[in-house]
Amino acid sequence: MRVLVLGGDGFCGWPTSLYLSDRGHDITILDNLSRRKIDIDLEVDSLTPIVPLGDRIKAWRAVSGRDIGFVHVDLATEYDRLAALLTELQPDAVVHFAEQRAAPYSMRSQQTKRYTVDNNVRATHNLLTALTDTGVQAAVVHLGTMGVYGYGWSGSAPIPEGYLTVKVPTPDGDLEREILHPANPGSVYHMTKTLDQLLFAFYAKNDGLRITDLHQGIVWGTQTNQTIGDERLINRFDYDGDYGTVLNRFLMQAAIGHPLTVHGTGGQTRAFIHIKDTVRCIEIALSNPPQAGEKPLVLNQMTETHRVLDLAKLISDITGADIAYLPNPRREAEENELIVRNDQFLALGLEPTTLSEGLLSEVTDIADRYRHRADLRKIIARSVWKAGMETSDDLMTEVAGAPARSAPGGEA
Ligand code: NAD
Ligand code: USQ
Repeated sequence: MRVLVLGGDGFCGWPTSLYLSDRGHDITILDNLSRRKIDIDLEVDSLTPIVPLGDRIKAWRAVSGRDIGFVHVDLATEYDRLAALLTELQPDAVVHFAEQRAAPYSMRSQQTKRYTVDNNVRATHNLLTALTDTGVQAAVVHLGTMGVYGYGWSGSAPIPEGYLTVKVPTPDGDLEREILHPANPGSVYHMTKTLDQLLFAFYAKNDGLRITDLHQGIVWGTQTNQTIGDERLINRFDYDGDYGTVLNRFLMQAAIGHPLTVHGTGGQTRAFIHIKDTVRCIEIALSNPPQAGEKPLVLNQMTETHRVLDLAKLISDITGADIAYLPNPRREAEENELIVRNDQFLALGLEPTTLSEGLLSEVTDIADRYRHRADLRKIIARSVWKAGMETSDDLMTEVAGAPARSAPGGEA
C-alpha cells in the first residue's frame, strides 16, 4: 500500500512508519516538526537522543535498504500543499497522528488551549476536506483516545467500541437508536478528539469517506523491532510533566532513583497499550477499512487496564523505588473503574503484549542508559487544570551517578 503518515516524526508515528516500511508498504511522512519545537519552548528534550528526521530516514535506508519520503507541511495551516500532495501521491491510505497530544500541555495556558484546538481541529478538518476536494479515495486511520469516553460515566458497564444503543421514549413507544458514545472529555486535548469524532461522522455520511477511528489507551514502551536496529532510529522518550505519560514516567523515575510521582491517591484507572501493539494495530486497521457509505469504524486500541497506584506499587516492588503522593494538578475523579471492550482487534488477530517484568525492565534499561540527559526540574507536573491548584516542589536535584548537565535538554 502507498501510505501517507501524518505526524510520522512523533512517538507513535515514527515506529509505525518504520514498521509499515519493513512490511513492504511505501511510506511518506508528513510532519511540521512542531513536537520538536514544543520541546525547545518547554526547555526539555526526549530522554533518548533523537536525531533530525532526515538522519533518521538515511539511517533507515542504510539498515533496511528502503526509502521513506518526507514532506514538511503544516496540516492545520497549509491546505493547498496538502491537497497538492494527495493528488500527486494518490495514497491508498492516510494514517493521522498529527495532533497536539498532551493533556497537561493543552491545559497549561490560554495560548496552549487555543493552539491545541486550532491545530487539532483544523488538521483533521483539512484532511477530510482535502480528500473530498481532490477525490482521492484513500482510507483514513485516525488516532483517537480512550479519553473521549471519560472515566466512570458508565460505572461498571464495559465501554463499547464507539457506539451505544439507546432507547428514546416517544409517544408511540421506545425508539432504538445507535449513537456515538456520549463524549466526556477531561482536558482541552481530549475535547479536540471528541470534536474529531463529529467531523468523521459527517464526512463518512455526506462524502462516503472511509474512516477508522482508533480510541487508543496510554502508550508505553519505547522500542520496536525496527527502532532497535540502530541508535539513530531510536524512538523518542518523553518524561517531563507535560508530555511524559504515567507508566513510562514511573519507569524512568525508578531508573534514576526518583520517587514515583503518584497524583492524589493514585486511584485513577486507565487503559494501556505497548508501542509494539500500537504499530501492529495500525497495520490491522489499514487492512480492514470500512466500506464507503458506512459510519466510521471505531476500535478501542488498548490491551489492559491498570490503576495508577497498582502500577507504582508493581514498579516499586521490582526496583525498590519510593512512592510519593503528590497534589493532583488535574481535575479528575480520585478513583474510577474502567472496563473496556476490545473484541474487534482481538478478532482481527491482535495478540496483546501485556505488562511483564521483561518489558518493564527494557524501558528502565533505556532510561538508565540515558539518565545523564534527565533534567530533574522538568519531572514534576505543573500544568494545572484550574488556576491556583497546588503542585509539588521538585523532589530531587541530582541524579546519582550521572555527570552534571550543562544545559536544559543538552548533553552532559
Ligand atoms: P507526538 O506529539 O509524539 O507526535 C505527533 C506528531 O505530529 C509530531 O511529530 C508533530 O510534529 C506532528 N504534528 C502535530 N501537529 C501537526 C500539524 N499541524 N502538521 C503536521 N504535523 C503535525 O504524539 P504521539 O504520542 O505520537 O501521538 C500520536 C497520536 O496518537 C496523537 O494524535 C495522539 O492523540 C494519539 N494518542 C497517543 C497516545 C500516547 O500515549 N502517546 C495515546 C493515545 C492516543
Ligand atoms: N499520573 C500520575 N502521575 C504522573 C503522571 C500521570 O499519577 O506522573 C496520572 C494522571 O493524573 C492521570 C493518569 O496518570 O490520572 C494518566 O495520565 P497520563 O499523562 O499518562 O495520560 P493522559 O493525560 O490521559 O494522556 C495520554 C496521552 C494522550 C492519550 C491518552 C490516552 O498523552 O495523547 O490520548 O494518554 S487515554 O488516557 O486513554 O485517554
